[in-house]
Amino acid sequence: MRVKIVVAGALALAACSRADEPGAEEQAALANYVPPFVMSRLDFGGVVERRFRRLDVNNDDRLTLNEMSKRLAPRFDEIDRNKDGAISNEEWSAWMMTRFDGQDINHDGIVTSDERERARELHEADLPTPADEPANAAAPARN
Ligand SMILES: [Ca+2]
Ligand SMILES: [Ca+2]
Repeated sequence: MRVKIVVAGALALAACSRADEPGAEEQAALANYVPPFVMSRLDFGGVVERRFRRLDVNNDDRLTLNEMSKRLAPRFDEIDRNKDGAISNEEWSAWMMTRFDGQDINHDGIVTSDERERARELHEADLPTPADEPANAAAPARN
């Protein structure tokens, strides 16, 4: 009996709050909405280049360990293929494209959210997404 009352009360409360805040549910749905991720190898090349520029704080065309993000720092030695203590644009692109290809499970040159998810399950990946790279990152800072 008590259980029934509690359930009825919860339902009434839910109905009530829904009435108080119309659209709250839709707002929550929007907030949790993740657009399907589709990126071509070509687009990814642009993301890779922009990311390199953004990471290269002192603009010397090399990424040093202190310019790496926390997520990338543990990979530094792996990316720095010739072990000269700096990551060149070439080394960066090679590594990033290898990661892209690793996620492109069906090798059609496009990584979809589905492939990304599956690749993530296989190995922890940190491929940058368009969300990581604001659209205005490519635009000049000022004109
Ligand atoms: Ca640098
Ligand atoms: Ca190097």
